This record gives sequence, structure tokens and C-alpha cells, in this order.
Amino acid sequence: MESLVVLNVSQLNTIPSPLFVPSVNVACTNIALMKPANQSTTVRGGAAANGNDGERTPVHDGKSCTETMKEASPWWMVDLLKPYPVRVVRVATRGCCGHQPLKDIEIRVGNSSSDLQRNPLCAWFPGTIEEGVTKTFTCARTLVGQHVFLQLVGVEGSLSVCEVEVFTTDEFSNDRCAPPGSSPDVELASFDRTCYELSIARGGSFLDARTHCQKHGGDLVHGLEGAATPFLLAQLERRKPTLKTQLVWIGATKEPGFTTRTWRWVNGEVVSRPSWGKEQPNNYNGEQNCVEVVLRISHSLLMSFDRIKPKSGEWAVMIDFLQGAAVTFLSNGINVKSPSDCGSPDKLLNTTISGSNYSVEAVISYQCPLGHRLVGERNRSCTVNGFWSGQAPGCQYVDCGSLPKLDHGVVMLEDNRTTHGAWARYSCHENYTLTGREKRQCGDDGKWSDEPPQCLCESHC
Ligand SMILES: [Ca+2]
Repeated sequence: MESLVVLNVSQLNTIPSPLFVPSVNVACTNIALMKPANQSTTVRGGAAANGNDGERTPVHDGKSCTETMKEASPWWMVDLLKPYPVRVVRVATRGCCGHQPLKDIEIRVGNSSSDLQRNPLCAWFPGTIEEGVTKTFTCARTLVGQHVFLQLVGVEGSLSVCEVEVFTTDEFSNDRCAPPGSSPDVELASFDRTCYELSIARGGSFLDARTHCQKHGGDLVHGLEGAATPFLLAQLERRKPTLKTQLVWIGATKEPGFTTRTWRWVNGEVVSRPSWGKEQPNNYNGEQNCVEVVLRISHSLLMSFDRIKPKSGEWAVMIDFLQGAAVTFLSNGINVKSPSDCGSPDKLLNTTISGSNYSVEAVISYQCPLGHRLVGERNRSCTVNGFWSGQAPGCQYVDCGSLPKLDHGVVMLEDNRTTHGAWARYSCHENYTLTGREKRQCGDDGKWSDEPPQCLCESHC
């Protein structure tokens, strides 16, 4: 499964985009992969989750693509779990026959999960999209949002797609997360610029789990907060059929001692508000060394217990994913491969970039055509994370207009222009002296600098 995609957007572009015209290859990561998905209705095995399971096959076969019932303006949605700058969405359509092709599709990116029409429009496609193809849509401008919607607008029909990929330059690609010499059964996922390893095919004690994670340069998953928890849960949910076991160690233990109630993450920080499962922790008959936590966002997390006798007297925490017996585990903070460079930087219409060194710590600068002002930061640097700092600046055309004539003198335009950065030079006729500034420049605000000078009489005027 590819995790890093190099898109030459100018080749793939299907929708005219007035602002974003990338002329370079931009390394993008698919951030829709296995995130929570939803749709207006579901029929014939066409679950919303089929739309971002990483399989692009155009043959539905009752399980591979999404499908809604025939209805007015059907939609499909993915929750990216945090807002991302989104620019490219790629849709694999369903193959020939047996289902109506997509027609009049709209793609929206925004932060409203309930009122999809409130989200800004990324792209639309009037007419019918070919069957069994992968079509790339480029947002007219970069949109920052947590939810990406596809909708057949004003159409009475059934929405069926086989894979939707949402690309950003703002997230690690999984291949940056791979520990050296990792085996093929290691599943990687990245979120919020943190790499996670899902050791779904393994089992063992808390200590086994922790040792394994540390060998891979990380530790058992810890410090869970914010959207990282629903992210990991969604990852596990999607892998349910392949999980060796149904209980998952996470990196928290109770401090030793009978009276203490303090739980700590493996990095030493206190677990501030553990959300224990029902009747947990209980250390039933002194036979348990684990306690289940309930992740509040899912109805599928219920209590259960394992049968491992405590060895150390410490308790560890597991996500009780489903009822089960043995233990698998998650790891985070694994060694992220240090990137050697940031790849080609993105740029907006009209801008040019000087500097061709894209390695870490290199600085590039953006230029605008003559007569335009630069909007944003001129310079960007390649950070150690492998991302360019800040945002690509834009260019705005500025014209300060012609200047009034000067009494007893002349005003000359250098380069014969009145646009941004242009200079006007004043001079006086014979016997007159110039008072004030000799030169004025067209500035960012569309106005000439300073006040106009005057030509004052010396004598014999
Ligand atoms: Ca699929």
C-alpha cells in the first residue's frame, strides 16, 4: 500500500484552478486512509469504510466500494480527525456496469460535520465521470478542514465510489516511520506528525510488548490526548479482521504499592484522568495485572479482563478493544527517519522560487513578477521534520496610478511604469529649486511614498 505519493498536479488537474498551479512535483500523503467515514445511507455491502480502506479496485463485488441507496443528493464523508490543509482529492470510480456512473459531483472541505453545504467548495465536476478510473480533483485554493465530503448535488441517484484519497503536504508519510529492518507484518500509521506502529500480529505480556516497541526505537503508546485516541481506535477498528488478539496494551502502569492510586505513562508523566471501564480497576482475585480503559468515543469498548497473573504487582493498562484473551500492542514515538530534504516546495500562481537546494536547513525565497507585491513570508526554510516552514506566499498586482504634473518642473517615470516598486523622479525647470524628496516609489499599499516635492523660485522667475 503506497503511503507517499508524488503528484504532478499540473498533469492530473481536471478542474481549472485559478490560484494553485504547481509546476513541480509535490510529495503528498494520503490522510484519508482508514479514518472514520460516513455516508447518507448504505446498501448492498457498500459500507462507507470501503471508500478509504486503501483498496482501489473498481469492482464492488458486494464489499469493495461504497454505495448509498438511490436518493436525493447522496453524500460520503471522511473525518480526518484534525484540520489539514487539503489541495488534492483523488477518487477511484466504480467499474463498468450495473451501477450508474457518478454525475455532478461536488467535493467540499471544511470543519462542519453536520451541514456539509457550509464547507467551502474544493472542486466540482459537472457531467458524468467515466467508470473505473482514478480522477484527481485539485481544490481551487488550499482549504483547511477536518471533513471532506463528496456529494452528487441535485441528483436523484446512488453514490458509489471505490476509493477516496485526500492529499496533504502537512503530514508524515508512513515510509518515514518504518523502523530499520522492520518486517512486513508491521503496520504503520502517522497522525499529527507522530508515527505509530501497530503490532497487530503479535501477542505477549506487557513487558514483551514494551521491549518490542523499544527495540524499534519507540515505546508503548503513551500520553494519549486529543484526537490521537480516536485516530488509534479507528486504525484498530479497521484492522479488526486481522488483529491477532482483541486486547491492546498501552503504555501506562500503576505505581507500585497497595495504597497508591497514581498511574503513569511510560514516559513518567501522570495519567491525568484515566477513563476506566465498568468496575475497573478491580484486580479480580489478585489474578489480573491489567485494567481496561474505556475510550469514550466508541460504543464497542466494553469491559473484560485477562488471566495473566501479576508478576510485579504493578498493573498495566490496556485498551479493551473487544472481548478477547491475549494481548497485542501499539507503539508510538518510534524513530522517525530523519528526512534528508523537504522535496519540491509548493508555490502559488505567478511566484518563482530562487534556490534549488531543498535539504534540511536550506532556505529558499519566493519572487513575484515586476509590478506585483509579495503577500506572505518571502523566505521558507526546510525544517528538520522535512516540511517547509510557513506557507507559500502569493503575489498581488499593485498600480499606484499616474502622478499629477509638477508646477515649474517635470516628473519622469523610471521604467515607464506606475506599478509596485516603480520609481518616479522629479526635477525643476531652470532657476527653480526642488524642495522635498526627489524620488517617490510605488508602495505595497498602492500609494506613492512621501509628499510631492515643489519647485520654488530662486531668482529671475
Ligand atoms: Ca476501497
